[in-house]
Amino acid sequence: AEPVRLKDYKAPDYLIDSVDLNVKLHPTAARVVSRLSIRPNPNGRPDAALILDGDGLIVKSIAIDRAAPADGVVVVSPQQLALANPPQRPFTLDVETEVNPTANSRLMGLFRSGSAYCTQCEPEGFRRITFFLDRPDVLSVYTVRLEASRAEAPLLLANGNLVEAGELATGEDGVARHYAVWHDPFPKPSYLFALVGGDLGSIHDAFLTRSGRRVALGIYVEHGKEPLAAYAMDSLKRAMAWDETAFGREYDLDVFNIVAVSDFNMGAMENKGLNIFNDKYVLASPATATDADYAHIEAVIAHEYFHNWTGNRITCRDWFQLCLKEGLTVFRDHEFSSDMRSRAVHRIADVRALRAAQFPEDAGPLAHNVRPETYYEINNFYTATIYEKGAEVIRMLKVLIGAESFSRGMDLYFERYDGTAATVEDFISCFAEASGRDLSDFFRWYRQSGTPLLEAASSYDASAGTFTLHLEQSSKPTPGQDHKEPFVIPVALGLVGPDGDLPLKTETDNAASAREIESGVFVLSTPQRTIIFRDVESRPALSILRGFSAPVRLDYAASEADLIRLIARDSDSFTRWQAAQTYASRLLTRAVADIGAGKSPAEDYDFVDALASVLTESADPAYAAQMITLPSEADIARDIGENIDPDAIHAARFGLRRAIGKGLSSHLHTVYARLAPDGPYSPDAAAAGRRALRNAALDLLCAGEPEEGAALASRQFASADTMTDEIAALGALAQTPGETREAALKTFYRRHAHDALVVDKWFALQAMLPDADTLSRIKDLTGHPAFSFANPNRVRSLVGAFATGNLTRFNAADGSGFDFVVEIVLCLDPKNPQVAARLLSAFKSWRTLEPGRKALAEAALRRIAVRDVLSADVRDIVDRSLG
Ligand code: B3K
Ligand code: ZN
Repeated sequence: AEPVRLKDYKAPDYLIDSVDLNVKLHPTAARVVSRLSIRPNPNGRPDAALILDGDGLIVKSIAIDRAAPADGVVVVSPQQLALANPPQRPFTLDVETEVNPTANSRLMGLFRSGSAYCTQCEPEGFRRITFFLDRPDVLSVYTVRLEASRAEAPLLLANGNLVEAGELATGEDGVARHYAVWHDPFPKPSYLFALVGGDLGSIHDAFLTRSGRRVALGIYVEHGKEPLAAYAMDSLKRAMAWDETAFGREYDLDVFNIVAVSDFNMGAMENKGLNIFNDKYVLASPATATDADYAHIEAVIAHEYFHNWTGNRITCRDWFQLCLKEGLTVFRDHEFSSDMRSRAVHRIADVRALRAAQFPEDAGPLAHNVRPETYYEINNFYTATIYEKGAEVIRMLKVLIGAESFSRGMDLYFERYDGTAATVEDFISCFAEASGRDLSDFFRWYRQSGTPLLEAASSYDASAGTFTLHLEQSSKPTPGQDHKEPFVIPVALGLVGPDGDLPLKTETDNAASAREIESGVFVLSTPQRTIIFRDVESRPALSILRGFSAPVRLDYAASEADLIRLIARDSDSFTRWQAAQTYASRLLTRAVADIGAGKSPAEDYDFVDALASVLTESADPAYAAQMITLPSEADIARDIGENIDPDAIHAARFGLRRAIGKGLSSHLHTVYARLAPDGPYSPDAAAAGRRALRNAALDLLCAGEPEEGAALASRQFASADTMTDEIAALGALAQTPGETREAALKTFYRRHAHDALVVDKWFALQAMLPDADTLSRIKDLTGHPAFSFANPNRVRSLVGAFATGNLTRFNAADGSGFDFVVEIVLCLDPKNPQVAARLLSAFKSWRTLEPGRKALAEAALRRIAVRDVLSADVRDIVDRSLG
């Protein structure tokens, strides 16, 4: 197959001004009558053929301008409807098709979740409902009439506002039917279409926009789960208010509905006025959702809501521009969460996530640009690079041009491109105009993949009182890109003396450059540059990449004494945390080498002492929890970079946790006792932070003093009244194989067997156990009554957690982990290729493994590659992974 290429983009030859759909819901034979008002695009090619996309559609009837077309005028197949010589004037095309929602296991198009009907159209699902120009630059006004059995689907929703609803005469089958008509006045691309039919419970509220319009809000969930949607509703109202003050964006329809379903390929979908959610991002109660779940719900509700402006009002010209809506909307939801919670802690969590998911993607065979230039399967481009790195690039842009210019650029973007399908160039041009700066070099962040390496070296001259900093950037080749131009990297930095930040004074005659450096943000846009700071009285500690000002890897050989000073004194909360991580990473890397050489790793008391002061001095528990949480095994693997032995990494990390747990025992006990739950539950960041620190302390205590730790964990497990504390206690107990662990796992299941989302946590926890028998446990669990390969959440909890969260067992030395995941991918692929392909992308770092494991991973991938029949999704991932 040939890839789709950005450079081949052509405007559509025809436009579709309006779409009238009449959908009769039926479990196995839903009927869709569509009437399209089509006209030639003045910017298209005259007399071009009109080819509408379809996917597996059964055609029942066709009419052009309400009349049956002559033979041969329309050529149809399940995948396409073609008019070789369409009228060169406005005309209507009526097509009736039939689809089977119950048989739709791909969960794209019209499908069922439980007994409810729902849709997912982004990116190319609308063609599985009816024939259409299923591309984001064709914007139409939709009117949707839904008809269904009143008993089966008393609720009928679609985009926009409700215009009419009523009963229908009972048919010959004796089924009482009803209908509803929805109209969405805002022209939109087909990927934003949605409908829902079913028997659901709901909660309702209202939001008054700043111009005084009342918006009716509804959240629809399974009957009985209504109270669990309260936090989602609260998050929605806060998101609506925030977008008005932070970005000046007001909601535009009379209703905003959210529907939660349990079978969903991703997190949620921003359909205009009718968001459809994975119920995991809607339902929460203290006893069933962790603090992390609450934070995710808040973020995802906000993210989908924010799409109303960044994605829906201004959409993408083509799928290469995906980051235009996704990177920007992630940037917006990060800002929202930072305002709702602790900005410092949030930044750390976002960077941890970026490094965990995006850095390995950018360093391996699946690396691609934030704005890709080719694709075989667009579904595989909903990646951490498009989303998270896309957001980082916008954050950098803001650092570079300043908050004011940034805000003017956003306003310009909304004003100029509202109602259009735009490009990344359109977006960036607004900031160039608002800031008066040339951003063409900055645009390389969109055109070049790979994480740049920023190397810093420094020297101090005591007699001259100067501190010299040399910065150098370099980028390794990535697939299809051997040579890179330098990136424009904003490097926020400071110099830290024994008592804190020093004023920055530079040695340069260039006033502009002096101002830039003294502002604390230095822009490296060339391969290398040197800065000399003057009036520096004693050797300072360099605090570099403050706030993680650019998505780069940093290599700077700070002395351990400097790291300790930064941990204690750095005014920037991010680099203060980073100093602790860097210190830990250094100890861990050394320990891995020692273990590899058959030696036992040396202990380091300075690091443990530094953490002790964090525990005694830190005023913010959430921040302290981040400080004492070591880099993950995957973080360590990335720092080492090649010839990875996951067992040595696991042993090294365990050893350091044990050393900290022992060394800080009394501090940890104090923290654990001091932060015991008191007063009523609150999901807010302060209360969550206390739980986070207490549970981080418990985790270390269990590593340092297994028996005492287990006793604390058992007590907590028995008495916990929040899921956060309950699952943390279970996780702590699960560190030690044996009867106590198995009994606790059984108890947990018994307590929560009726709640699929909580059972998912139980699956995931077991999937991530480092024990040798984990794989056989997982294989048994695939036969558990609560498990189903048809439900994406279940598959992700068990198999996904194993493949992405269990470094040692997925990469087991005998290849059994690889073989298992390959087997699951092959069995899922015919049913749900998107989920299968996502699972397969867990192999993205296979080339960094030591030779034995590497060979086994490659052999496993090749077993997929040689198959004749694979989905486009899995074919694309496997070929690129091996490429
Ligand atoms: N836009 C959707 C993602 C659609 C994914 C299709 N494979 C959710 C979001 O990013 O908000
Ligand atoms: Zn999104």
